[in-house]
Amino acid sequence: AANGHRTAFVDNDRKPAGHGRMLRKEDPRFVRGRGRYVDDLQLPGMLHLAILRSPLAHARVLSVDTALAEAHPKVRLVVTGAMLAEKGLAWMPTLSNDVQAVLATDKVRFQGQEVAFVVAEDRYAARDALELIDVEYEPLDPVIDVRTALSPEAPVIRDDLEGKSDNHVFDWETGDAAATEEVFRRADVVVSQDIVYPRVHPAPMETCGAVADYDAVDGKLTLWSTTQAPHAHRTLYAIVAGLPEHKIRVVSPDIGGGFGNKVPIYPGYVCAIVASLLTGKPVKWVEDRAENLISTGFARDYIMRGEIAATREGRILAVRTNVLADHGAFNGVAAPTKYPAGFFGVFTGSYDLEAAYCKMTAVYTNKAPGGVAYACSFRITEAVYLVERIVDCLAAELRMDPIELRMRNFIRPEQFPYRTKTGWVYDSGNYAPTMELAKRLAGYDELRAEQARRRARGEIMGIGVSFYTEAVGAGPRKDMDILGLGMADGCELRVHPTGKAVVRLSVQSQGQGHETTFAQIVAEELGIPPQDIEVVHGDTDQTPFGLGTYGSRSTPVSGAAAALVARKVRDKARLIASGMLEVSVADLEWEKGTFRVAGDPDAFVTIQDIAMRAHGAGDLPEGVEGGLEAQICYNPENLTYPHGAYICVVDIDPGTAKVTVRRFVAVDDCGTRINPMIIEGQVHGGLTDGVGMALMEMIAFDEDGNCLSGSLMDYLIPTALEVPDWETGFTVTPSPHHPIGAKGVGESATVGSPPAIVNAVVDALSPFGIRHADMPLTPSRVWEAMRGQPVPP
Ligand code: PCD
Repeated sequence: AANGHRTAFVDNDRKPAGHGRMLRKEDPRFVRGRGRYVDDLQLPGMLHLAILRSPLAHARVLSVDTALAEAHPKVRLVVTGAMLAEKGLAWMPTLSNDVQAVLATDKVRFQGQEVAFVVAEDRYAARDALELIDVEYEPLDPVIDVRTALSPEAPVIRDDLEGKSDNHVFDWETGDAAATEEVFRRADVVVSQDIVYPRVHPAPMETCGAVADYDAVDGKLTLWSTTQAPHAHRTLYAIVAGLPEHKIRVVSPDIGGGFGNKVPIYPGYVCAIVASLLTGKPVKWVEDRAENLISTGFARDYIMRGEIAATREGRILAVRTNVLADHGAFNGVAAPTKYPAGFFGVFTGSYDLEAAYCKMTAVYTNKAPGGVAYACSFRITEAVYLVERIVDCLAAELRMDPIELRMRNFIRPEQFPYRTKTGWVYDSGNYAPTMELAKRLAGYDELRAEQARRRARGEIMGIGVSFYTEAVGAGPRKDMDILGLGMADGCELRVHPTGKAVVRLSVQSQGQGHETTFAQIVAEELGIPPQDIEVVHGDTDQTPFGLGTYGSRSTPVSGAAAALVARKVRDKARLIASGMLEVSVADLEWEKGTFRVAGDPDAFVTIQDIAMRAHGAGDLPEGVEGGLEAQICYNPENLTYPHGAYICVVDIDPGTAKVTVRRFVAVDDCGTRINPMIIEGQVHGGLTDGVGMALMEMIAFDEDGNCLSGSLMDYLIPTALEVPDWETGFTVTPSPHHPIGAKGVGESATVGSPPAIVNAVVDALSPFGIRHADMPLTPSRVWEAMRGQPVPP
């Protein structure tokens, strides 16, 4: 298929209207450079904002002298934390009920924290004037190591919180500790392993930014911003700034990648709003690469101890884990309120267990806040990594093939809906065929034979397997909310008189192709060609309320809403058709785009005819209003649980310890597939992400809390050169509760690939006696692992 990527199974369902491999409607704009991003916006009289950031990780702010900066001829405004405090705006709520400083007042708590901002006539002057601000700091001991953050000697980072006397954020547990202990006690085999998921960063191509424009005459604030959740952000601004909600319009224009990085509200957005309120002018703030890497939402940073209990024959009985979670200086995690550790509870994976237990402690450190779901439905990436790594450790212990061990323990198809030992109800799944397909596509047995031949020649080759189950599509509103906002999505559909349609969504695309796939969903239901359906999204004045795009929730939640709203329109169309054809509703048959009278092939009306009648002259059936439109708010019954099987082949250079991913086979199951081409693109992107995390990426700090990964020279992200031609395949296990059976897929490959790659590297190194090595598996780490180990036979 495209880009030289081999596709094992090509859907040949190129239907004129509906699901299928359709080119993206948004691409003519993107490939011509006509995308319109926040930084493309130029408004008359617009001013530019730049932020002064702390060079220290932990220090008291003694004074901030802005006189020289204010004297700069092009500077219009300089604002400090003290000034914000006077207006009650120095602190803002985070998405997890903590507070975060907009500008520091008392202390700085991480390197890169916002201390003051300058608004000037151009971007350069604003940046220059930052250097004229004189801040006096009193350095404090930084808390960098999460393992010592709770020791009684550790300085208290969050002394702004009343009564806070340590760096503890929360304790959380799930599963049954006693039952798990009992299973571990009687198990033949117990394996445990310390596993670190290092701090990484979503690093979208476009950094974060905003243009705020407050119109003092009509009292309306318009904020163009890089947000994955425009409606949720608007409500929070209304609460923080005390502005009425209908006087705030949040627009999320084209977004150059989100990956979870654009879910939180950052101080920069609030600063831009304040600046526009104070100057009466539009104000633009766009961060640079270093600011994005140093100060915005990171991901992972979990130190985990994994334990697995099994019988000698390889029956897995229980999994147990203890996690120390680094949340940085402010708890900026974006997760549903009830789930402080996100959906980490799915760490039981794809296996039918007798017991499971997890205990987690989260702490503050002097590092950037976050813990965002970076291509990860709320910590599922960490959960899948833990279980897939520990299962491989067990396979090594039992000297059993890793595929064989997994196959023996899969939840069986007849067990769905399956309630896990931590209380998650997996909607559907059929795991063995997915694993079998991956095995066949990879030529697994031949690969093992090849590995034996190569080992005999002293070459270092590894084969790694992983199998994931994700939980995506948050969520039923009874269980899930963000800061009290229920996670249900509105959707509106309007069919114009000539049969063209516009569908309005609350979710927001950041490159996923929603303008195409949501048109396809409606097209499939109504028989209107997708080209005739306009998708409107990313503007709170134009779209119904909903919680936004993250955790692969758009298809599971808004996708369901789009299908159901189209069915509502179809129901109304049926009534109108019965009037037009002068038959009862029961005599009508629907066939994509057309209502026919049963048994009379010549009597039919198309959806376009019906649309015209709905708006035209002439009577409509009794009780039917004019127009052809509907709206809905969809509250999902459950999450959807996609799954997949991955096989990775690596070669390690014995001289340099450099890992090369030679082959990667990914078989994903996201239920009904709306657009196979887009799905493949999502999978290719996620697999590339996985190579980055497994082999290259880490946000590192020195002992003073200096971030060592503030540029793309230091924070390595993969390109086409570091990845193989992806080999993809799929199986289809529809979701029983989703109206079209679709599950999310956007994050699947990012979740499933790191364990496959690490398992492959560890498999390659097993002749050296190695059972585990932590990501990122850079040449130096692999070299260290190999060094001093006995040379393989
Ligand atoms: N699909 C289909 N079918 C199915 C599913 C799906 O077709 N079954 C498709 C859809 O429709 C879209 C896509 O695919 O278009 C995706 O989807 P989903 O899964 O639903 O998801 P969404 O929600 O839409 O999205 C989200 C995701 C996430 S979450 C992330 S990270 C990432 C992904 O997405 N990001 C991104 N991917 C991507 N891509 C791009 N290009 N960019 C970006 O940024 Mo988070 O939580 O935020 O962390």
